[in-house]
Amino acid sequence: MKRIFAAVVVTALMIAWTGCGENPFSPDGWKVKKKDGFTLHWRVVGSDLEAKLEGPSTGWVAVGFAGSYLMHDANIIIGAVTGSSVNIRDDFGINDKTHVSDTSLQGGKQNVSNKSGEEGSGTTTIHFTIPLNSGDLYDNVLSQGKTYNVVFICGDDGDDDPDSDYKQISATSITI
Ligand SMILES: [Ca+2]
Ligand SMILES: [Ca+2]
Repeated sequence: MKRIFAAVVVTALMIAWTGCGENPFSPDGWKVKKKDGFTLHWRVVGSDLEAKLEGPSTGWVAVGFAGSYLMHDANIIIGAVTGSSVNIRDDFGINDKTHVSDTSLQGGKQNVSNKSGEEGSGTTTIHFTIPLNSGDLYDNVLSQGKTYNVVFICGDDGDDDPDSDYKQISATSITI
C-alpha cells in the first residue's frame, strides 16, 4: 500500500513539473517559449546557450536574440534541413526585415556549434549552441537572468535558401 502511495505521489510530481512551461527550476534546466507556431527551448550550459527551435515551415526557420525591433541588430541563427543535411548559419539583422551572414560583415565570424536538426510534417527543428559572449560585434552578449527581445522567423514551406524572403515573423521576449 505504501508503495502504491509513493508511486501516486511521484506521478503527481512529474505532472506538476511538466505542466510548468517556463519553470526555471525544471530538472534539466530547459526553459520554453511558444509563440505563433514556434517553440524555443533554451538553457545555459557553462558559458554557452544551448537552444532548440521548432518553426511552422518545411523551409528555413530562425531565431533572433536581443535585437532592437524585429530583426534589427538581432543575433540571428537561421537553419534549414534538406534531406539528411542540416545547414545553420550565424547572421545579423541589419534592419528590421533584413539579415545577412556575420561572415559577410567586417570582422564577423560564425559562432554556432553543435548543429543538428530535423524536418517534421510542416515543421523544422534546429538545435545549436552559441556562446553567451562570443566577442563578435554581430552577436549580442546574453546574461543569465536577464530578459531580451527575441524574434521567430521562417521561410515558405520547402524554401531552404536562408537568403530568401520570410513568410512569417513573430516578436516576443525571453529570460535567459
Ligand atoms: Ca558571430
Ligand atoms: Ca550573429
